[in-house]
Amino acid sequence: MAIEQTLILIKPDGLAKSLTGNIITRLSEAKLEIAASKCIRVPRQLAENHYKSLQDKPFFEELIGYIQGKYHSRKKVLAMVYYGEGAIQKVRELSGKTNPEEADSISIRGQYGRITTKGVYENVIHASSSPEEAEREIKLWFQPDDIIFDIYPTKNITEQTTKKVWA
Ligand code: IDP
Ligand code: MG
Repeated sequence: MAIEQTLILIKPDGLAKSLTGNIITRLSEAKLEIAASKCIRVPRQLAENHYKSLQDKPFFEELIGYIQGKYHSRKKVLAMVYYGEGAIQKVRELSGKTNPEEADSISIRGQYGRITTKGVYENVIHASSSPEEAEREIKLWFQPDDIIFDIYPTKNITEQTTKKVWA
């Protein structure tokens, strides 16, 4: 099996239901390594870009609201990169099917997901579905210096920017 990286998001419903510990415990069964993590308020543009391939679906607008935390008391996600052999498939298997009602009942989505009255699948976790998607998604959510391992090529640029530092 190939050494891979995969993007995991604990979605706002997972955070609002205090499931972070439970989900990370389940993920530890895959014996992968955490390579990056951060808590982030999701800007609309990042949400749209992340779910770009679903932009024509009837549930797109609700999906964008969902990942931005509009329907939950936690308006953020916990984004992580997991690293290791066969990481993408291992995390998909532990997560379970997209539709939480079809997901294996002991998978993360089967255990903790639900379908809202508006029809959104609130399935508590996102996991990349292929190496191409993982690369695209990881590069959206993280910068090279946020990640412990160098999997994707990087380059150095010099620029003058204004940024926030500790006062
Ligand atoms: P995945 O998360 O299992 O990769 P995708 O098809 O990439 O599934 O869909 C992204 C997210 O959009 C899902 O996790 C779920 O929250 C939501 N979603 C997908 N399909 C549907 C649907 O048919 N109805 C409602 N929500 C959906
Ligand atoms: Mg997907």
